[in-house]
Amino acid sequence: MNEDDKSSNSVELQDEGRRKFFGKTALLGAGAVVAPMTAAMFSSMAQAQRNKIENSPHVGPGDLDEYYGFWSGGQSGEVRILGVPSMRELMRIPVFNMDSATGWGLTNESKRIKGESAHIHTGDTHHPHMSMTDGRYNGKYVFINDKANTRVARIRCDIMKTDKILTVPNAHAIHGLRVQKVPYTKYVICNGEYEIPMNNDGKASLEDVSTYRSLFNVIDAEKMEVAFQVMVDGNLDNTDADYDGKYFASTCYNSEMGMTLGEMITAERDHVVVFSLARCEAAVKAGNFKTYNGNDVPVLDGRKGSALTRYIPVPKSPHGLNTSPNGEYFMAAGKLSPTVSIISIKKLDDLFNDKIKPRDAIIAEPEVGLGPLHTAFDNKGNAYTTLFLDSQIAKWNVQDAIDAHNGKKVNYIRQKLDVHYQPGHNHTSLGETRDADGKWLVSLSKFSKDRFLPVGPLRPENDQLIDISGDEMKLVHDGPAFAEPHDCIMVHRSTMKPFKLWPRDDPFFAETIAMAKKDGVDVYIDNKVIRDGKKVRVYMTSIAPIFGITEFKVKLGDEVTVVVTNLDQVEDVTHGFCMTNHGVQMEIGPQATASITFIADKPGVQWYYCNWFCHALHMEMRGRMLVQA
Ligand code: CUK
Ligand code: CUA
Repeated sequence: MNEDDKSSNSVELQDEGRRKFFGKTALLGAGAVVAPMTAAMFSSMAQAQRNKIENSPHVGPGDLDEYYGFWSGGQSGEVRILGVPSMRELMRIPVFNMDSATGWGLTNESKRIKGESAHIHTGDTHHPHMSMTDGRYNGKYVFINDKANTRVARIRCDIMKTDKILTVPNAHAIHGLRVQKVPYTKYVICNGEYEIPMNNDGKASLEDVSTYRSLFNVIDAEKMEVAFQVMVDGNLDNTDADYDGKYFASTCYNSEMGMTLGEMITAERDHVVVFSLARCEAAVKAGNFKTYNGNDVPVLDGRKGSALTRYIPVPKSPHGLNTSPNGEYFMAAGKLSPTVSIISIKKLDDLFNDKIKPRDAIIAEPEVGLGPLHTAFDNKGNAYTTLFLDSQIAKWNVQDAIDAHNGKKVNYIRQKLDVHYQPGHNHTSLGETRDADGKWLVSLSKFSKDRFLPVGPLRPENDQLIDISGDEMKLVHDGPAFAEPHDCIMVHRSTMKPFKLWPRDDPFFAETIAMAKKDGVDVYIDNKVIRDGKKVRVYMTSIAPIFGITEFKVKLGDEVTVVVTNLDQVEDVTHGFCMTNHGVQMEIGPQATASITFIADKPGVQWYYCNWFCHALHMEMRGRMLVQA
């Protein structure tokens, strides 16, 4: 297949780099234009026609996907990149976990990024969301929560590596996470789900829960520091931002402040808590806050009755919170109630100025089915709500639901589609941005049961791809996924500009380069062993298929740091470094520097080798460390 076939086959090929990469083929393709049409060209044109009509999920071998999907990896603690619509897994980005292939959690660079929680190698990621400018993805960062260890991480989308990890103070179990959409992502917002005593210093009791609170957290996206926190009543669950840069909203269950399941579900109503950004920022500026637990993070009082928040009563235990892409509505999914509560964002100014009552902000509460958890949107005014108990997606029309609420006789339910089984989140292509395009819907089904070959008692989840471009939703693909993608986003590939080689001055390994400079080493040229008391630093280059140093000596008990710089300038030629029998290995991407530290605690000869297949002589890419007793 030549390049012309490819471009006729795709929606709007933006892969110029790819053309360069295959420069010769591209030239051949240009020549083929004057040649008579071949059968292959006809069939690819026919395919292009079909793509237009059917929104085909078929992405042929060698063809590229239209969307980058960023998937949470749940209890694996990672983030994954999938191509959509093929649903092919393209990459895994280790975040809170330890990763054997890349050395994440083992290399000095990743330990620096993990910071104070570098010793923790577990995580529970739920909500990946990309930074935005004016309500549109900007391709810069993806943020993700760690419910297990109360952290938030940032992934740089040029290198597709985690570059910041923040442990959020005062809060407990970061769950719902989204970004400020407008005017740009100045803040990442996230919910501390569980209530803990303020202060949580061991002096509180299990019986007196009067000081237990859950916190809404507002994080500076560039600095990755908490700007301020807002104390609320109840347990915050999911959250989202408006398209005006004014309000954030979170679902909030357990308004009873119960500590047991029975106590948590007695009240008929819980809340959506709405936060006024301007009022919160003004309160911080005016010094109207307290601090807790010995840190200086401003904690604002947003409990019931506060000027900073409004509590809108909704049926009990609401879960998902989603902003419609036209900027008009916050939608709270009922979970224990078969309804979705539609909050008019336009009415929030009046609500904050006490001109209307909280329930007046709700302009409809359509019944959509049993166990509604999350809602996604197309560009035609339809909403798609996952029904956990019914194992279905309900497609419903928002305006019809509002009209029905106002007494008009219309059926707002457009279709219910079976999914397999028990969906949690769903997400539409670009559906959390102004660019919602109504092409694809992914249902992140929690159980796969009989959909795949049985693989023992533990089964994969099932991420199902649904074509929503026509009047009817059509299930087109089953995608087995390992533990447990709670949520995903789909970003058009034209937004993404990932690097092909590492920039030599990348901040990711700047500290390692600075250490080398102190040792008088230019990592791009020198191969040197530096002894510094019981510490030994081994600087070596790598260029396929050879390390710059193929033998060095240390003494038993030395702390050895190996710094490898990959001088290859060829795309995709990654080297590795593994010191056999020492539990250390890592990846060194083209033009990158990476380092890893271990104790030479075994006397004798130890081979190190390149563990990323890089060359016909890759097996020979190795060297010896002699540990002298
Ligand atoms: S939560 Cu998992 S299904 Cu963590 Cu977004 Cu709703
Ligand atoms: Cu270098 Cu394999």
